[in-house]
Amino acid sequence: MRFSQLGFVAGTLALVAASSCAASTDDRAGCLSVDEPDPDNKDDNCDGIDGDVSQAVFVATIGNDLAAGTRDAPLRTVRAGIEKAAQLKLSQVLIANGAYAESKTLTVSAGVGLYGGYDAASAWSRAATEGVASSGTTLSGPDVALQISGVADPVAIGRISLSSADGDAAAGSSIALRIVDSKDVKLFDATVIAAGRGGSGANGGDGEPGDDGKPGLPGSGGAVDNQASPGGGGGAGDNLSCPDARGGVGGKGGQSPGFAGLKGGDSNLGELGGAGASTGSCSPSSAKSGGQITVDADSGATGKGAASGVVDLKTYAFTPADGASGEDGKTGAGGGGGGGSSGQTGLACIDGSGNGGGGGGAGGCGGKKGNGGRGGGASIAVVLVRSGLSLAGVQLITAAAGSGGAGGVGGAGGTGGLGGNGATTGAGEIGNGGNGGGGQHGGVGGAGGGGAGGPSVGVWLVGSQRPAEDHVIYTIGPAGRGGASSAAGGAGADGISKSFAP
Ligand SMILES: [Ca+2]
Ligand SMILES: [Ca+2]
Ligand SMILES: [Ca+2]
Repeated sequence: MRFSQLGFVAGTLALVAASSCAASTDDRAGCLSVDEPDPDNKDDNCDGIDGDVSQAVFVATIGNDLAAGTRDAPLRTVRAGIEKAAQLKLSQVLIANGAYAESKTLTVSAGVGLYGGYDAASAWSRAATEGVASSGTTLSGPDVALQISGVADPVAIGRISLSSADGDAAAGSSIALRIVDSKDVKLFDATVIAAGRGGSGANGGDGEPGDDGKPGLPGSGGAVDNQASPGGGGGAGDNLSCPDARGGVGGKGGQSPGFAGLKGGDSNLGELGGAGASTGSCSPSSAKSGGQITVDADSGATGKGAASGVVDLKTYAFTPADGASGEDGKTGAGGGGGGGSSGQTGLACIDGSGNGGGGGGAGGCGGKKGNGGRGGGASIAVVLVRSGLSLAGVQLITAAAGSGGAGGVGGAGGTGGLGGNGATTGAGEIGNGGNGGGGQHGGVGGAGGGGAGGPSVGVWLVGSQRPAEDHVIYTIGPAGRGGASSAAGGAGADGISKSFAP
């Protein structure tokens, strides 16, 4: 890619190496004591290259990390070049054209310049860069490719194309260059800083459905001509997963009167069944059925969608923003037990004992919550933490950020168990037992919120001023989309796509 295709024309004048130093070996009056590699390839100190041979470590793809690091015996890796420069207190790492890949983050912790674009096979000369947007020296690293950390002295990167690997699939982020607590960092001279893609956040898991309540048991029959044999109340339905949903026990039949059924479980919402009343006239008196709540128990609250992730202030890694999980649905109330009938009593009949009421069904358990979706990872060219940075003739490129994961769907509420029937033995003489009430259905689990979409950002500023800029092109990728939610208001926010953030 050429700058001119992007409407950009480099404002530098290219000169052939060494040509700026017109002096012969007999006349060094025009020579300076220092020579930094520069856009014009000027050999300011007349030592034959753009750069300072006495201050330089040399790196080439034909090199060897066990070599001396000189022009004739270059090192192989940029890492070895940086380490050797620090060890020998040299200020320049001169890197020949070619592709250099590092599997671990490269770290610069002392003042040094990394300069690419050299032709090792041609006496370490450099080609003109006028109108050229990138270097023949490419340096690729992991998801944080290069870190400059705690350096008070100047650090320079010139004519290098640096790129970081894509963030991993699990919402990983890609940061090409991270600068922390370093006062004076300069990127210049057809340098390209390119971040890879941010990984997408995983969807939140769906909630499990609530367990169904068991039915109440039927009441036992009474005796039409025997006062001493009342029918027992039916047992309550239960729900082992949510004991509060237990139904009420049915009431026992009586001689005069019967017994009321019990309330359902600990929730005490299902009304008890009334006992059959005494009449004293040989006529039967049936009991009332237990209560049942016919609307479902309350649903769990929806988890909130995530707003946006941030660069963590301790680790300087990007932390995706995850959606909140929903809440479990509420437990259904147990049905009330049916009442026992009154039996039979009177002067003109043989007394009997009443029928038992049916047990209440257990309520359904609430559906389990849906979990929040994970936030998407970021694509950031430069994270700048409490540092000073200048950019001249630089392209910052970011890729697509990761999308947020969808929130999980809440589980369905469990079905309430049916009430047991009251006994009807000899009902013309001793009355019906009341039926048990059915259990209430459990509430639906709350949906999880969606994760936030990741950001695609040129320079993420943390306690830093915006960099000084001269001929800088930002090519910023698309932001990640926020994760969806099955409930209104639960979607995660879309990420941002900006040259600067936050
Ligand atoms: Ca120079
Ligand atoms: Ca020189
Ligand atoms: Ca009788």
